[in-house]
Amino acid sequence: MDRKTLEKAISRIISEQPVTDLHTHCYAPAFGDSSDGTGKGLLLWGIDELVTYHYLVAEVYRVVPPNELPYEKFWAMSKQQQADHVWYHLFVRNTPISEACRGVLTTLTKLGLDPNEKTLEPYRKWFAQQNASDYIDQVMQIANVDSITMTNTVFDDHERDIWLNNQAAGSDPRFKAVLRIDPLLRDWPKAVAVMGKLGYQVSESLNQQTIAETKRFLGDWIERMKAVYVAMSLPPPPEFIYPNPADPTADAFIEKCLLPVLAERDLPWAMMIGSRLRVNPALKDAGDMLGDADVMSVVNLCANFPRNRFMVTMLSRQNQHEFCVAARKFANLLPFGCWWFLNNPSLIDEITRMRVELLGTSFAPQHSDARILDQLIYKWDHSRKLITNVLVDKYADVIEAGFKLTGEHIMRDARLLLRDNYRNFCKAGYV
Ligand code: FIX
Ligand code: ZN
Repeated sequence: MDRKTLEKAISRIISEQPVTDLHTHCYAPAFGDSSDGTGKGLLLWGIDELVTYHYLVAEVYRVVPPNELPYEKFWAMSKQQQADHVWYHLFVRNTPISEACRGVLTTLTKLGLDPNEKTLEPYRKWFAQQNASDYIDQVMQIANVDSITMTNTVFDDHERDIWLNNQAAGSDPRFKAVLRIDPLLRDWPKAVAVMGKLGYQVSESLNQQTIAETKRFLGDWIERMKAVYVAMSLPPPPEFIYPNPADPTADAFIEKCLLPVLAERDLPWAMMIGSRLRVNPALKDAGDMLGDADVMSVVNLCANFPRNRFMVTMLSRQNQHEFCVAARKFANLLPFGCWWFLNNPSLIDEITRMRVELLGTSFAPQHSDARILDQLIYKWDHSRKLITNVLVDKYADVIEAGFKLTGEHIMRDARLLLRDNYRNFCKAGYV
């Protein structure tokens, strides 16, 4: 097979393979949406949300610094005023060449809109004619996403109320739920207070009763959400290491509560490691940073808890090689995604190449982390192209080594990489 034919075959197969998006911040319409006028809808979509994505807020503050536009003034603007500010300064006054800007261009183009408008009005007119649920179908079809995995933050009062009061919360077949529990390791006192408010007999000391009640809390919410996995975003050391002699409560929570509940229910723990939150609090969600994770903490967990499965992504480029080698040692470790600040072409290419060379096809190369529904379109368009580029080179190498590659091989690998490695690792949630 000559290289041109190979490239065409791989590109077609990768674009035609539906992807199961294993980590997003998108929500089903039952959680309310940004067009419903309440200002509390959790499903964000449309041009004003797309253009005020926190990545773009960070970038607009690089060209209009806070001494020109104080943060509090920006946050006091309406969503539309914020979007107009971002559009003018990042897409008109400057060239929209960053990955987050390019993403908006790709999304608009794939929706059949001209991304060269000088104002957002033409886009607002178009989006005003869409409705949330139909638009979800349209976006999933363009992005070729067969299932959207949510991030369901049980410690967020507003979202928890929706789960407790709206039967429809978990019923949209296009979405799967994930129990997200960061405070249980990042802010134990807050987690204890919330569990206590919900009627669980817990205290800050992890005694037998608190262990039992925390396990009951986890079980109840896994059940209520039909969660396909349980997730946490974790800080770099010294805050998160395992074991952590400086924080016996954290170790006890992991060993006596979380991992036993997950093993009983045969669900993975998704650990997203390296997020250093709010280094610039005035930027809100745009104010987070990264730090190197401790890979040996993941090794210790995989080795000490062979009955558990760990889906892991690390935020620092520095961790990626050691992390890949760790995955070679433990079948209960599934590396996934090029997370957040790694979700850029140069790093996706480098990391995906490294993973294929060390892990073959036994990993999940990407998730979108989409916060705004429309982003599924660009995040998957860009990533499919990058995964294709890596596979073209790697398949060309094995052909040169004598392997008789066929279209069936490529289709099997595409299915594993974009869908089945993740679904098979979750098991129960995708039978
Ligand atoms: O912790 C997470 O799930 C992160 O992905 C988010 O907090 C982050 O803001 C994000 O959306 C990155 O892409
Ligand atoms: Zn995320």
